[in-house]
Amino acid sequence: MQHGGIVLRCTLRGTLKRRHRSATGRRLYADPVAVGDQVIFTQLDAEEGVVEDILPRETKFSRQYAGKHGDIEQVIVANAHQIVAVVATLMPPLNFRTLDRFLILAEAGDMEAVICVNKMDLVDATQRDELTETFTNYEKLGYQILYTSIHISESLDTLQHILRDKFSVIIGASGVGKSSLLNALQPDLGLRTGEVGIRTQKGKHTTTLVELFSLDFGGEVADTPGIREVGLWGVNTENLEHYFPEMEPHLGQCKYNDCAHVAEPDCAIQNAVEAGEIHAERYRSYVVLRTEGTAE
Ligand SMILES: Nc1nc2c(ncn2[C@@H]2O[C@H](COP(=O)(O)OP(=O)(O)OP(=O)(O)O)[C@@H](O)[C@H]2O)c(=O)[nH]1
Ligand SMILES: [Mg+2]
Ligand SMILES: [Zn+2]
Repeated sequence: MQHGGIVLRCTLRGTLKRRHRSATGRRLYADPVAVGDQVIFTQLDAEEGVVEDILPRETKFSRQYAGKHGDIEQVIVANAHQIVAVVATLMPPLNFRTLDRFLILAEAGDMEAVICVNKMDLVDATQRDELTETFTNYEKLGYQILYTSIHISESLDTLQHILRDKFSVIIGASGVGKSSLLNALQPDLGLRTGEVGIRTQKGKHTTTLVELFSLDFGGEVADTPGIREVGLWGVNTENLEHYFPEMEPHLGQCKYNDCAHVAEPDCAIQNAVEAGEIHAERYRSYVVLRTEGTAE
């Protein structure tokens, strides 16, 4: 736990641990405290203390976590203002399903989301145009898109601007360059980074813990490990359409009141996809999440 400039090693008061269990003793959270939590504590000596209570969280970025006795909530970061969802142009290949999961989780946790398309140095001009074209769809939904490369320093200016004086969480698959981007903005962070396998096109899960850093130019940022399985937490998949802003204007116009917008006849959402009013890739994310729940 950090207090001013002091870092204390803390244990949790027993009452606090018990409060995070159900009446039957089942764990409700992967961990009662999360990075970013504000706590009430008692200092025991120069190095140690006890966390007495956790203050209510203003926002949270959570995922569903497979506990021993069923799914529980894992709060990855509490109280952040925004998430920066990082994808790479290549190495690893761009995955819109994962991106959409992150955007839904940000929405569910009351956080702003910015999309950062990294490794722009790996694509040529034609591919760059195709990418910007693809992402205009997200821009229309109100998301700001940043195009970055750790090898093009001007490309990092906007990222710095976005992070300044805010508390942000950097998320994205392993190997997209989350830690590298932070190192590029602030070299003394010295975060460990890892190569992406040429054959596997996968990152090596170099960052293993969620860690919080203060930025010299103002603000705080949490670097996170590339999450392999982003199970949706706090999202009722029956109401999944409410997490897709582009579906909102078409809701309530389907033949069936309880339409899942997957295979039903006379469905306003499916019609809007065919008419090009809802992007086909986004609709595919919807169908995957709606029909398979949290698994992909
Ligand atoms: N060409 C290119 N490579 C990059 C860029 N950003 C990062 N990399 C490389 O991508 C690899 C993975 O970078 P990391 O920063 O470790 O990725 P990460 O997202 O933190 O990965 P995890 O910690 O495993 O989740 C490293 O070899 C980086 O040098 C970029 O803009 N362009
Ligand atoms: Mg990392
Ligand atoms: Zn429908």
